[in-house]
Amino acid sequence: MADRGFTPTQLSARAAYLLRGNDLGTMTSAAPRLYPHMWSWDAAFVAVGLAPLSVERAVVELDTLLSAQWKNGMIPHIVFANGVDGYFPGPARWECKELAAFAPLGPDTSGITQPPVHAIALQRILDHSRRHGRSTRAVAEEFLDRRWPDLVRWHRWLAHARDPDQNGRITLYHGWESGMDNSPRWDRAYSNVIPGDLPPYERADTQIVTDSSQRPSNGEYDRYLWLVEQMRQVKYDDVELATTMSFAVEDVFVSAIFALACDVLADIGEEYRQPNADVRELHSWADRFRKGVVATADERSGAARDFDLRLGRWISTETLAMFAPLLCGGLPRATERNLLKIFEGPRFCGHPDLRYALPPSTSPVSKYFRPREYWRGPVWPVMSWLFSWAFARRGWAERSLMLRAEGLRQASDGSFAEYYEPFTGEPLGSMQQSWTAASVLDWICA
Ligand code: 9WN
Repeated sequence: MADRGFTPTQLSARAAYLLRGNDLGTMTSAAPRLYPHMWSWDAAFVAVGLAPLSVERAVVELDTLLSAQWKNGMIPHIVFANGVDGYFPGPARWECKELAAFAPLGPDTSGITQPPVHAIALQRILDHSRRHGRSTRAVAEEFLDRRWPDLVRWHRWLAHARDPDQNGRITLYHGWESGMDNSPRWDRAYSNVIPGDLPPYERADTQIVTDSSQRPSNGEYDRYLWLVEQMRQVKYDDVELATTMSFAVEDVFVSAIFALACDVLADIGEEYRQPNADVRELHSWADRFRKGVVATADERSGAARDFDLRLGRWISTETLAMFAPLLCGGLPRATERNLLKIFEGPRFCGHPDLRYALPPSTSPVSKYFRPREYWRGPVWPVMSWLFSWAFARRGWAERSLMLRAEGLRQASDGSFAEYYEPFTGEPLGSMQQSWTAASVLDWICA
């Protein structure tokens, strides 16, 4: 049955209005109250949504993010808006400028990273620019020429600092780096993180989302903050992190995104005549990481796994992460078909009680599933967008359109929520989340 709600035309107008409302000038806050700063992967998705509205404004978004890039190549997970309070941990807790040799001199940033989806944004910007006149195209191409070396440096940092053994998987030292902070994927690894002498702190998030069942617990927050302490102790040094952090996991989902982003950037490089040596390097990383992802997959089902470097064990969970190979490809055909069947079947999108046929962050049949709790169950619209975009790229038009149609049905409530309860469709977390609006805009305006 069709949901009564906003029509696509009304929705896109509201999404555009929302992004303008969240615009702080040269950056868009991830959400107006809960996240009043710029987040790395949010900024990329936001740029995807800004591109059909204004290529110029989308370029500014990525420019702001890249201006905060660390000297070692890392794009930090948060770029703090000047003089804006209200989020914890803020710059005073991270103290990157004071401690980290590679932190930028200008903007305040956090000291960790997030998934590398930025090449996707660049591609969408270039696509949209081609629909415009010469001056808009020139803005996009000038941006590409100017920032190409920075984007390659970003990918090189990931391929080197975060895959020191060159096994084609990205190592993370904090659950926040995965973007799926409290996913059951990390439960076991976090049980190894024993907070020591933690300086006192007060959470800001639970003042805004007052229903605590929608956010990570206090115990989880203690561990998040303890990892920040451990990083501060080694001054965010890449080499020392590898040996000292009590949390170290190879993230298969981030690795698949990286393989895909290397493909996308290499394609752009070829088309826009960027240096051959860079394009070759990007292809070789794409290859290495695709193999790294496929190597984690179950032979029959194709389900991918993370790896806990501290415990030396594979992490198998029924979460979005198991579908990593669908993003980057590389599985044998029959195995890939099996994995698609799981994605579309009753353990995920085809679960009979779902309000919309969209992938929940954790399978409703998993014993770890919690329908309201953040990355432990709810449907995240931006993840539905990522799969729909990736499926289109892989040539699965029908599957992609199905996710788009269901995603728009879910979004027709007009709340642009951060995540949704899978069975009731209740909007949860932050309302007016920028990347939710951006996903809707791309779905409607692509
Ligand atoms: C910590 C901004 C970010 C997203 C993450 C999401 C959430 C932050 C938080 O919000 O994380 O980075 O404070 O909970 O998990 O994916 O980028 O939208």
